[in-house]
Amino acid sequence: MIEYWNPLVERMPVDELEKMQERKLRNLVSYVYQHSDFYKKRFDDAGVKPEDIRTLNDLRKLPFTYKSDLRDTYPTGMFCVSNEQLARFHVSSGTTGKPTVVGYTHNDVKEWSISLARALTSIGVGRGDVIQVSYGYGLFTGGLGLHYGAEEVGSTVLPTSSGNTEKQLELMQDLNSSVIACTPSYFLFMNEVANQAGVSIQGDTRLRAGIFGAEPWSEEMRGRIEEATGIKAYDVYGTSELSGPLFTECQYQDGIHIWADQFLIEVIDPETGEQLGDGERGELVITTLAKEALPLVRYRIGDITVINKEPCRCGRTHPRIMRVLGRADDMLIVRGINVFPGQVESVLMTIPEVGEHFMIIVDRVNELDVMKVQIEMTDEAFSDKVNDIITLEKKVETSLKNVLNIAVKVELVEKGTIPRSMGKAKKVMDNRKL
Ligand code: DLL
Repeated sequence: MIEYWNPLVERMPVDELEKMQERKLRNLVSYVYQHSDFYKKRFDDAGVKPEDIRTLNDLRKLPFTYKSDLRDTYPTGMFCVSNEQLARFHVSSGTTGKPTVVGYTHNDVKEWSISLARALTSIGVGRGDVIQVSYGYGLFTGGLGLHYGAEEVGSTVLPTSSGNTEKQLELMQDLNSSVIACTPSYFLFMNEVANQAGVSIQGDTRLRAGIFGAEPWSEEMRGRIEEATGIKAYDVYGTSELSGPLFTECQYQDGIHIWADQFLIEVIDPETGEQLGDGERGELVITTLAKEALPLVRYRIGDITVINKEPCRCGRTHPRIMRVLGRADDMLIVRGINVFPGQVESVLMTIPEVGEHFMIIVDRVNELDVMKVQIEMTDEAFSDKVNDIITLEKKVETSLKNVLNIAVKVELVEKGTIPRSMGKAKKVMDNRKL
């Protein structure tokens, strides 16, 4: 049986859902125009008035909002409410310049929890589950986000946060965690630590599902995780600017449902800014329809994905986004060819001898880009014979070349050489930017 958190909303006919979105969009544009000097100026500069926005088709008349706008108005210049109305801040560190501050009213925190409650229900997680939340708690949105969502559906939360892996594994066994929420990288590390200690996730714990996200990961990696640990691995997506983790796949594991009564999604051509059709790959743009403290109009997240509006077998009518390839600025351009780290992962994970940890290193040698991938072998495939190593390196090089269309140097490294991550893994070292 398929369970819903809010069947009326989750199965609402698409035309009704779109009418609701139109109404909420009209409210949003007047709200931000009245409450945010930033948006008033942005709309005035673009020559748009709130009354110009009547239907979803008018969306394209609205100017975009960028991550840089949040930085430029640091810390709270884009907020639509006064500080006394805020229930919480989260802060995303960012790699360059000032961090981004996001704020929530009590209602925003509630809407965030509802979004996750629907998502958790859609993967069959609820009362009776012990959810071990191993995303970081604190300024990062992962820990507290999943925590509130898990409480909303009536699960028991084990708030381990990230790190202290041996202890995590002990508690997982002693308190019967049935669900884990962390980055896929951290779960791989946890499994490795478990194996070293002679603990099998499949045999010695009650874990049955993982809620993995906050970083790109591939379908092939899902296969590896599910096979190695016997759990179901679900993709969870969100960004701090939109609140934090918000959406997951449903039990059919075929795209992430975006709650259309709360968020309006578009995919655009990153170069021209033009809207693309369903099924076309481009940059995700999201407009928030229910946020009070920090509503965002046509926010360019930068993630590359595809929208799928086909009906889903689960009966939910809300659109899906297909596996997120990462941000446009995660894309490497090597000798003029675009490469997403996720594509490299997809290829590597189809080769049984290759382990789950890898590092992409890009250098410029004599004015030419050179891409190298360091990989570790699986324990089963491990060999210290030079010939075996060279054969495997060549095999991986050929597979990568076939898919990426560029020559890649593959280097097998000793197990444990690639840094393990307890949060978002760093899988690329681009020395050209140094
Ligand atoms: O990573 C929120 C989150 C926490 C999502 C826990 C899921 C689980 P930020 O730190 O602002 O927020 O980073 C957001 O991470 O724009 C994507 O580039 C990437 N990302 C998040 N989830 C996925 C995913 C959190 N499932 C940025 N697949 C986003 C691919 C993801 N990329």
